Amino acid sequence: MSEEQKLQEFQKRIDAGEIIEPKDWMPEKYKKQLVRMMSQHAHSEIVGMLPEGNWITRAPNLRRKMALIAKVQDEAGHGLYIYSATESFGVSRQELIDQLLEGKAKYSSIFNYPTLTWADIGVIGWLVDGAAIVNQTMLAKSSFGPYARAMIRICKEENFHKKQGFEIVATLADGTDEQKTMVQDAVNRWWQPSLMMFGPPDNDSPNSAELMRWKVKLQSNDDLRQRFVDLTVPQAKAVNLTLPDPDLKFNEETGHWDFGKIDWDEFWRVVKGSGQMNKARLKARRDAHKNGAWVREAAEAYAAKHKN
Ligand code: FAQ
Repeated sequence: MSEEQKLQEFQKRIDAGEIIEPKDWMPEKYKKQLVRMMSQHAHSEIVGMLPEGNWITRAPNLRRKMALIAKVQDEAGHGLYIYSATESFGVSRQELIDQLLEGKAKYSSIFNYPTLTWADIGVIGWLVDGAAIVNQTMLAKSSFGPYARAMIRICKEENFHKKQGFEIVATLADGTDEQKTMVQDAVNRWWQPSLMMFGPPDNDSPNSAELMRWKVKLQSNDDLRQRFVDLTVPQAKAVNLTLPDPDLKFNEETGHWDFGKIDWDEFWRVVKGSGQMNKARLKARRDAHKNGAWVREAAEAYAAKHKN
């Protein structure tokens, strides 16, 4: 079969809704796109532990501390599932981690913002995990089997994360004036960055057309962003919080919530490394890697000793 015929057969399988497994024939570009996307996703889960990890020692009580430790640990697990799914292409986790530590890899823009107060932890669970669920529920139906299967389990855990975050938000929103002010301030700071998580607008998204043709992505960045806004507006109303957007308005014709302009200049600044926390995040990952060298050496020595 010629390359062209193989490509046509592959597209037929995709169009018929078949799931692609690692040993199946696939175009090099399909593999390349998935390695790009999955490695960025895995890195996001690992770097995503840092903003919340920042509050573990300062959680307001034991119950909150236990839930937060479990959540941060879950994010590490998500990173590992996705690195493993990427290994099914023969790309090692080490290679991907090296790219992250060398500053050559992308991870989600959202994790380059600081967590200034305890309310940020609630708002991350509500908005950031909420946005991740909208995106990942789609990816659970993606055409590449190992990624889709990782997403099913991850989404179950993210749902728990979202609920614990919303509960923190609801508690603060029903608390003292100081607590209400604190949680509203956190919503004001995290709203736009959460919308940016879905990626650039469709007309400025170079990868979308190919990813959608191959059913890696089943919905566009803008469609998912709209779904997130539609789901979140009633949740904000339920806890008497205001989403910081004067243009937010229900559109009777479309049945969706219209929203104001997103600051895409800021998005690209953050993606290119000039966000508030980019340098600190990379430093934290590099330090962790360096400080963990003895664990890797011990594991290797143990494995060598027990080889037979
Ligand atoms: N940040 O052509 P497109 C989580 C890049 S959830 C940074 O539209 P695509 C859970 C993009 O890579 C967060 N870069 O790209 C959690 C591309 O650059 P490249 C992670 C971004 O792939 C919660 C360029 O812009 N989730 O971690 C971003 O079609 C709480 C052009 O963009 C995922 O990664 C961004 N926001 O669509 C953890 C989900 N957006 O590579 C801890 C999987 C775009 O060409 C605590 N990924 N870029 O140089 C996806 O669904 C997609 O890759 C998108 C981007 C939607 C992110």
